[in-house]
Amino acid sequence: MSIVRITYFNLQALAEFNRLLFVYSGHEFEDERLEREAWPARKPEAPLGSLPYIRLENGNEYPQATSIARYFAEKYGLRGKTEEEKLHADVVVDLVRFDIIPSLTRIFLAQDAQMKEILKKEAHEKIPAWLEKLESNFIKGENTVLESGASWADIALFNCVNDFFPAFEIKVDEKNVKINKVVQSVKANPKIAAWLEKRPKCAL
Ligand SMILES: N[C@@H](CCC(=O)N[C@@H](CS)C(=O)NCC(=O)O)C(=O)O
Repeated sequence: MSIVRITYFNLQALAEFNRLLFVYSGHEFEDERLEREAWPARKPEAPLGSLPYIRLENGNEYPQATSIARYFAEKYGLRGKTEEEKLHADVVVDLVRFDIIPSLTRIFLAQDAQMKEILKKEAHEKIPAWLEKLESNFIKGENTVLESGASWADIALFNCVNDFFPAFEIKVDEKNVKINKVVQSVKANPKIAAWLEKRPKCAL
């Protein structure tokens, strides 16, 4: 039986959430990074023709970064202790993965300079408003999203603030004390700190 393999470009972008979850949980994984030129030859064999995708220990392959993360969060006891906590953590993960991050990747992908400026302005207005709501309504632990302790929502939030925000010149306001505590707490985790030191350096 082989170890789990995550295949993506040599970027943090969509797959770093998965890598961080493996690292945080101490789950050994193969970090396969494809160069752009190698992708066309691999694309036909990818389960949805996109990256990232995972090959499980049994050889089965699955795409969709957030679905993969949810599967492993469940396996590692990081989805929340009750059904309602799972809903709560999902709200935060979905906000990060399907609202905040796409508002940034749209800027990255826009071809035209004027469109980039419009999207940048929109993101710089929307993100602080989302973070303020997150701060007031969804951070329930001392330095975790959930009252019961660490969850995949902490990792999603850390990944967004640490890996996406700097590339788009977004800062978390100091008044978002609880969000900053969650981010600092993940960053201080010894396994995460070691990974941040050793992972390949990428622009995004
Ligand atoms: N919803 C998918 C999005 C996958 C996606 O858009 N992947 C891009 C890279 S970030 C890709 O595969 N691009 C190359 C291609 O489509 O051929 C996920 O979250 O995993």
